[in-house]
Amino acid sequence: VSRFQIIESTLREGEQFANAFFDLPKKIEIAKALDDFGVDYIELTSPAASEQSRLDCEAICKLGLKAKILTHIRCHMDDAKIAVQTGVDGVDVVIGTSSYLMEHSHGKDMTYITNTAIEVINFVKSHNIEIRFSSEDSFRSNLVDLLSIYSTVDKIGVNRVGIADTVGCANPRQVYDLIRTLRGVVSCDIETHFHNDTGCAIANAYCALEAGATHIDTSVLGIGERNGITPLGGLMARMIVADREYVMGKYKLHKLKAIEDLVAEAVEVNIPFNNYITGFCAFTHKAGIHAKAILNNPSTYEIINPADFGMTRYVHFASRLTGWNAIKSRAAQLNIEMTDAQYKVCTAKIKALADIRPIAVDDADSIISAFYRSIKLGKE
Ligand code: HCA
Ligand code: CU
Repeated sequence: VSRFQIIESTLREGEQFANAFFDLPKKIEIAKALDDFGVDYIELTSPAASEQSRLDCEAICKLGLKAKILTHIRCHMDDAKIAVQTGVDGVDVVIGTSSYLMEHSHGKDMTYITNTAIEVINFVKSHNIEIRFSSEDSFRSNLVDLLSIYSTVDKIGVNRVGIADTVGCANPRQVYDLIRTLRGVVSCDIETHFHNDTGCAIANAYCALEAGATHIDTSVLGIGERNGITPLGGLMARMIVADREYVMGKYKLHKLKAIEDLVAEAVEVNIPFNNYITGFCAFTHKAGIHAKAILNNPSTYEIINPADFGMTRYVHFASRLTGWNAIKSRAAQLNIEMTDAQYKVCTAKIKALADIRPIAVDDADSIISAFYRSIKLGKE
């Protein structure tokens, strides 16, 4: 699982998030930030969605970013004709193949879908830009149908086929099995797209890569339809543990926080407290046992080095769970030095107060300072 590419869909899937409204200046700001971060592709809303969506797509194509620009369309010639005129580097085509969508959404059968796919793919290819063909709701589609259409489009020569867990129903093992099977059928790249309804979006992306997928769709903070898709930051967390050198070499990880802040502000949400990497407590260590070990060697209780992302760890000391090593470390920050025996007595005082009520950093600091003054007075 070392090589993988990111198709960053904040400006497509992310625009489908309940709170999202991006005007062109905001889209440009986000696109530039993602480009600077180093994502491989930036996917944009279909130019067929609205007049302004088309203008925005054209404007972003003209920015001259390093990332390739994609737009995302229905498998339909009307959309394809508009898409190839925008200046994009590639088109992501999608059509629903599950019985749910065939019956209740577009009402087309597999023969019709296959014929339309062939027409759209050949048309996009004739414009010398990349083409990806994907099925929507892949995990509730008939496997024989899926493999047959993917094999057909692979022979025509698409750049990628896509698997999408549109409803977030798939689990990691199902993902592994489907991608592994598909890997044996097509020779092109395999893109994957995972919704997070049951909390599997990152694990599914990882399993897809293990099984031979090459591209992962993400959005900043995971924003998208319903509760969204694989988050960019969470995927980085997963992948840096798998292959630090590749991830560090390819992406400017210290820019992650700023991109998340930018998008969070644009869609008016807070960064979740427990967010991967950037959540306020993502690198906070609290229990005395943890604090002691972390102060000795951070690898004891940290699988990710916060510094890789420009973040810092925090040893929590103002609580009933604290220990004297954490208090000693805090005292050092306050330029206070005592004996180990004295730190232990001081720590007992802090824990006693914290057993009665929640205490703030100031409370713990006051106890440390007061205790230090009293022992100095006692000595003098
Ligand atoms: C949707 C479409 C999609 C497409 C994914 C893809 C999905 O909004 O329903 O093109 O791979 O989740 O199926 O986002
Ligand atoms: Cu989606």
